[in-house]
Formats: sequence, C-alpha cells, structure tokens
Amino acid sequence: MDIPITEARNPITTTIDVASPDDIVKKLHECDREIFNGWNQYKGLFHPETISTIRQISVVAVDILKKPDGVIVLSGCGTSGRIAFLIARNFNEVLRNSGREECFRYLIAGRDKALFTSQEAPEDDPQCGIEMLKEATTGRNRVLFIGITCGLSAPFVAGQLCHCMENINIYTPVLLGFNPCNLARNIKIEKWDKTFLQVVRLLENEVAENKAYILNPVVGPEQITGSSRMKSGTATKILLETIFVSCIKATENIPSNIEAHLKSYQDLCEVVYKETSSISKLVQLAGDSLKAGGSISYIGWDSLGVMGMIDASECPPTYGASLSDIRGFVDSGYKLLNNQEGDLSPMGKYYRISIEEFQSDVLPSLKESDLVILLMKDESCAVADILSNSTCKKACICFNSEEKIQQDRLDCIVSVDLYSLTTEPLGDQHYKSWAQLYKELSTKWILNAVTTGAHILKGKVYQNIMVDLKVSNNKLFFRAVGIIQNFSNLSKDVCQEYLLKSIYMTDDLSEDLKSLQVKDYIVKATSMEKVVPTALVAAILKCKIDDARKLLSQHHVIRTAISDILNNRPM
Ligand code: F1P
Repeated sequence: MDIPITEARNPITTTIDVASPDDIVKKLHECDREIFNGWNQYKGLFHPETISTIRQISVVAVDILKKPDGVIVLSGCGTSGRIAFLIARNFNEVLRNSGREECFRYLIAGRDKALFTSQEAPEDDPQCGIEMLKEATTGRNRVLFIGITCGLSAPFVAGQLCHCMENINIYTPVLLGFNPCNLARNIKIEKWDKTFLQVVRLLENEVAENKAYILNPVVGPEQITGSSRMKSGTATKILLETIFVSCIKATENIPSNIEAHLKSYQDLCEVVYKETSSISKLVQLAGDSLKAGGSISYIGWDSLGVMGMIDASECPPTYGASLSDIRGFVDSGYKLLNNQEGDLSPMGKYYRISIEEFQSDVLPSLKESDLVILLMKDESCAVADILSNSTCKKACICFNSEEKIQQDRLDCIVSVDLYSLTTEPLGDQHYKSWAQLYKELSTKWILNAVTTGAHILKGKVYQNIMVDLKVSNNKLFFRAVGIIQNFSNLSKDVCQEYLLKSIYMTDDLSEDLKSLQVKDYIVKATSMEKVVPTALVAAILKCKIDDARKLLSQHHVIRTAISDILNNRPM
C-alpha cells in the first residue's frame, strides 16, 4: 500500500535528531520551501489547477457573503480545527470592521477545549461531526463548508462531507488537505459505513458537476514524520487566507491576484528564515529549558498570542510533553479569543490563559531553567517589566522593531523585518488586518521551530520520527504500528500485536483483547506513558514487554535508547 505523503518520511530531515540548532533550523527551512516549490511530480500550490480551484471557492464565498442567510463553516480536528478557528475569527473581524455581518463559523472536534488541549477521541466520530455541523447551520439556506483534514483522513470531517452531499442544495462542500485523492485513507471508520477514500470518490462526482471542490495541493512530507501541524498547517493557513482575502476584495470591487498573493507567502518564508541564526539561538534556549526540566511560556498580544497557544497545544500529542511544559498566554484572555463558548477558565489550570493568570499562576515559581517568549505586537508591550524580577530566561519575537526594544533585558531577540517583504499591493482599508496575517505566519514558523527543535535537543525524536507519540486516535494508532514495522521489519499484524501487548502490559494477548475495536485500544492507551517505545523495543529484541520497559527505564533519553538498542540488536 502506498504511504500517504503526509505520513511519509522526508529525506531532508533523516539526521535532524543529531543536528545542531543551526542545522535543525536550516533543515526546517529547506522543507518549508517545498510548500511553494512543490514535491516530486505532484500538483503543488502554484499549479494552475490549484489556483483555479482557489478562485472558484472564492467566488462561492463572495456569493455566500451577499446572501442574508449565508454562512461559511470551517471545520477540522486538532491543528486543522485551530487554524479554522483563527481564520474564522480574523475574517469575522474584517467583516465587523467594515460594518458587515459576521458570517464565518468554525467547528473543532472536541469543541472549544480542543483549542488548547488535544481532544483526539471525537476526531474519530463522524456522527459527532454531523451533529455539530447541523447545530452550526440550522436555519441557513446557503452554506460554504470547508472540511480540513491534512491527511484526507479524519472521520469527523468525513461525516460532515457526507451530510453536505446529502443536502447539496444547501451546502457547497470543499475538502482541503494535502494528499492526492487516491492516497486518502482507506481504513474502515468505526460506526460508519464508508472509508475516507469512499467519501472522496463520492465527492469527486459532485466536483465534476461544480457542486463541490477538492483543494489538495501536495506540499511534501513533514519535517517530523506525520506532524501535520507543521507544513500542512502552514499551507492550510495560506490557502484559506488566499481564498478569503480575494473574496473580501471582490465584495469591495478591488481586483486581486491569487498567484501574487501566494507568492507573497513564499517571500515571507525567506524573510523569516533570514533570521536563522537568532531562531537557532532561541531553539537552543528552549532545548536547554526542557532538558533541565524547565518550562516554556509564550505571552502574546492579539492573534500572535493565539499562535502561541496553538503551537503549545500540539506538544503533548506530538511529543508526549506534559501540559505544563509549554503553555500559551494571551493579552485579554478569552475576550480577545472571541471563541464560541467564551470563558473556559473554570475548567481548570490549563484553561487559564490571560497574562494576569500567567502573573498569578506561573510567574512566581519561574526559575532560571524556565523560558518566557514574548510575542510582541509592537515595542510598547510592557511585559519585559513584569518579568524584570524573575530569574527566568527571556526572549522575544518582534517585527520591524529590534532597535526599539530594550535589548539588555532579553536573552534572545528574533526580529523579522517585514518591510523587506514585497507583497501584492494590499493598500486597502484592511491593510492592518492583512499585515497581521503575515505576522501570524512568521510567528507560526518560528514557534514550530522552537518546539520541534527543543524536543529534538531533548532527545524525543529518533532520526525524523517521533517515537514517543501518544496513541490517542485511530490515525495515530496505525502510525504507531507503521513505526514499529519500519524498524523491526516484522509484518503489520505482528507489529500491531506488539503494540497491543504494550498497551495492555502483557505478553499473552487473550482472544477477547484481540477482538476489541481500535477505539477501545485508544481509550486504554491515551493515558499511558511510553507505549510505542516499549512496543518498539519488544518487537526489535523479540523480548517480553516487561523487559522492554525495564530496558527503556535505564535510559533517560528516548533517542539514545532506541539507537543503542537498534545498534546492538541480535542479527
Ligand atoms: C488532525 C490531527 C492533527 C494532530 C494529530 C492528530 O489531522 O488532530 O492536527 O497533529 O496528528 O490529527 P488531520 O485530520 O488534519 O490530518
């Protein structure tokens, strides 16, 4: 079976686990360039078909904005749902600022708490997706629905696409992702009668009649295998913004050039990575903190704070990080977020997200091993003052303003010079909003480098594979099986058995256990530690689960554990 591109290994990063911070950032850059330059023979971002699809979706969006009962729904799981939230929030603000009615809605599997903490179980539930879509569109007669699933795989989105097709007179469905259609997931969806691939095939019939769209340029494999928060998340943001900037302009009779707009993001990528040396310094600081058992806190203004929260939220499922390792805080908290469910802070410590809460909950206990990164709207942000009595490390990411920042108080400054960006002329009334989009993406690239680099330095990655991932949804379950297969050369079935043995901590799998559904395995595995490394070691050494656990416990660092075991395995 062909491996989907979003799950494939990127040859550029095979040795990223032993690279210096500077080389890590250079490799990330090289991979990010593939977003624009394309990958192998596949249709990329600048392919005429991609540009034509963007244009057509934008035309539908213009039509929806003109209808009194029209709504644009952006939906996804994990990072895809968080980007949906961010885009809906930003473009509602643009509409509001020009006196128009807000008509963007976001849906995220697991609802608003999934904006900050990963809630992967609902991602596997098509029915849940349908119910949420119905709820968001009751009484509406025209809906543009954009279902985002980078891997063309999420059951939550599959259900919604089917609902749209069953009500095609109301909905125009769009599938947004980064695999060619034939590589959509073809694994049975639990409690559902279709695979994702079958849904794509049905959608293709609607596409042929211009009643639906599939926007799926290929951007190449992720830097860390399967980590679709990175390149795919970036490409999601770029594509949605391109569609809606063009749409807003059209409603104001301003011409737009889709290709030029895409090109401006390509230029931005170079402008951001021009700062490779300061970004790698920040990666080093972040790695030092994590290695010393310290934490990383992002404090941000405006939507840059949201970017920080999005980056932080992905670390537990991707790197098995704890919720305290990396946290995001944002000026004005939920008031700024403007999320559907409002203030979630009563739900607990990790939902307390304002700067005041950072000051009361986190700041007093910060030590030298902790790092705080300020995501600055402009140089007037005065948090450096708040931090001045703390011994923690302090850094900031800023735009066009390095010389105005009091450098002596900070351990690292990454300053991105947006003036050097030659963009499509955006000189309309929304200029500030559009400039903010570039700041957000710059922040995303830098923070993705910080958390990816820091976890690499902490030894969480082996080659370019995150072996200690959480087995918290169906996609991740089968990714784990694939990882074990990759290093052990055993059959898929045997690898799955090792994974189950590790989940149930037994060497004898009963028939009852074997006959459970994947969703049952996930429930058990989600709260467990080192499930995949244990299964991997047991599979490589063909040893008992208990022995594999003991062996792993002798190593502090997962990367060295796996490389030692692989190098010394019996032939
Ligand atoms: C959705 C997602 C990812 C997350 C993890 C689990 O993926 O939540 O955002 O990083 O891999 O799946 P997709 O549906 O966009 O492919």
